[in-house]
Amino acid sequence: MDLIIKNGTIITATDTYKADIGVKDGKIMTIGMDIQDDSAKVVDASDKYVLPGAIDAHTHLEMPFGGTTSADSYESGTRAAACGGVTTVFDFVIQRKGQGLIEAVEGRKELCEPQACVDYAFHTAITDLTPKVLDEFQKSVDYGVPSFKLFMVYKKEGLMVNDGVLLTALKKSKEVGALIAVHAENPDLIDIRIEEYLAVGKTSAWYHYLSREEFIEAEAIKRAIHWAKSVNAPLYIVHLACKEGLDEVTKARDEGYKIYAETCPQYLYFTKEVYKREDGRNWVCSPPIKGKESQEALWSGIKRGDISVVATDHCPFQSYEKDWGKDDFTKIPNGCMGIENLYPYLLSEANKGRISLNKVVEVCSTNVAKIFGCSPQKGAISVGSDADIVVYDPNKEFVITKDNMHSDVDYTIWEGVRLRGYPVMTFLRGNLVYDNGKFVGKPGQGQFIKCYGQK
Ligand code: DUC
Ligand code: ZN
Ligand code: ZN
Repeated sequence: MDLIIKNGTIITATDTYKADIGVKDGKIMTIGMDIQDDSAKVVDASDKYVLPGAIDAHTHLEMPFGGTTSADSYESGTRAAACGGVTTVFDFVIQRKGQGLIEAVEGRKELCEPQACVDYAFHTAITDLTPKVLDEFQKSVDYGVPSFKLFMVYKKEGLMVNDGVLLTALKKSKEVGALIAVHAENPDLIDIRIEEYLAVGKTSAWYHYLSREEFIEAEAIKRAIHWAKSVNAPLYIVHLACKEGLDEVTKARDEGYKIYAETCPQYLYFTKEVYKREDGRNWVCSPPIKGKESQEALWSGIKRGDISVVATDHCPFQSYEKDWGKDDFTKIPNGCMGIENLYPYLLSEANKGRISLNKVVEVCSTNVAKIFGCSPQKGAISVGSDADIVVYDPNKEFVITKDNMHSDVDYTIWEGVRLRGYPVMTFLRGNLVYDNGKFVGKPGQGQFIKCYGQK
């Protein structure tokens, strides 16, 4: 054996128990009491929890967007991921007009491969659904990229698709076992509101929130669910941030439809009040962070199981880029950071008693692998799974600050947030990549993870 993690308390999505883990050739080879092998490196995890690495289902690394490119490269973003206990990221490939799906994925794969510090998979955001692209759905599923995102907004940016395209994609996805994901907000209402606010000089970040408040997101969620139900296709709603939208998800799930919802840590910790701050632009993302009532509903949705995944929508910009929108909220590049905060924040909340540690593993790791087709290779502490393992110290106090983060961004929205407990080691396929505050992995170490389609 190459590695034995001894005396830890293993936390899976369903179980909590004390055992050793033996690792060979990057895989979990055995789980049991008192595993011995003199040739193996031994890590003592007494008084620690041992968890599967988190899988961030939603990242935008070095993505051209908002007149610039998101500020974490594949290298810095995945370095930060490793230091926050994330061992696989699902990054978004944007299909440009006229581009084939495989062509789009291969372009990004080439960019990511030499830089990736953790494993990676892709979703493709489709912006131009030609008959040829529709024909390529099956090929993409076979290639290992069986999930496609459609933007119901970002008309001016050329990303938006209409309801007809959404329905066409849903129908085809069912045929080939793909999964359609949506960014759900109502674009027409947003545009009208933006125009009205700017016309009367209402230009601060607060008006970003007001132009896209709760019901604007909820309407689009309701519409997307309606179309998915009409063809009985599964649907994944990315970054769901409002109570009314979640109520629609709950209703559809209660009726037996496969509707999955994802929310993000920024919606669970902050409220819309951040947009009243002088530096409120730093929290500008879409959909915006909502009010307390929505926040509480999101936590309840996690507990009930109507929110299946918590992922980051990690899409940071440098503060000088956020400053472009100081006097006009429409010029603020949309996006927040969170890749290094996802697992530590949720585990800290569990440590404080808000939810169980098992629930955190479920929504940050196991469910992601199951929904997007890389289970049981990922998302599990089980024999035969990749040895993507986080050792977590529940007694370590940690205060987030820009200087103890590992991304390339010059600020963090999480500045000053106090956490109870923190990851102390991250293993990627048995290799130590994070050790007590330090990144110890290598760019290029991450591998492409081929996902399977819906079963
Ligand atoms: N929302 C953001 O805030 N940033 C990236 C893309 C998105 O949908
Ligand atoms: Zn989005
Ligand atoms: Zn996104």
